[in-house]
Amino acid sequence: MTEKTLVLIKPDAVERNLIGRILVEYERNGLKICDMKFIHASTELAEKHYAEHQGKPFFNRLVAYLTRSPLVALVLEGDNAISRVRALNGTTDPEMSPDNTIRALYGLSLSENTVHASDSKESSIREQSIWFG
Ligand code: FUP
Repeated sequence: MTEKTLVLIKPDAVERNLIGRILVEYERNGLKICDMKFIHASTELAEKHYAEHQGKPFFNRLVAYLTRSPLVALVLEGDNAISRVRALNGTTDPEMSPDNTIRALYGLSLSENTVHASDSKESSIREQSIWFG
């Protein structure tokens, strides 16, 4: 089943010149880039994106991190793209992430974990509309 999923290459990755290396991981796994933009997210955009975490102790730090420097937002398309991209990214905490996942390779910490990907069809639709209108 062909799906689309929303990915963010987050500020810690852009700051460390990792955009190319991360895109290679998706492309060589057969995922197609259908949309992409370089953007310095506003607080409003970051809060909308992480609305499900509003009120949690790490929320303000999360928003400050996502807005501190530019990121890359992209839409990837492919067979079962939502679960495949989540698997390529790895677990939320890079230290627990399986070998060769993007977060294991490049993630710095639980809060600066390099990439985001939608976790369901519903969030994919919601997040595509947040970042690409
Ligand atoms: P994920 O779907 O893997 O991006 O993870 P979550 O939606 O659970 O969390 C969103 C972001 O919040 C993560 F990328 C990292 C951050 N986070 C923290 O900083 N501390 C926590 O305890 C949990 C998540």
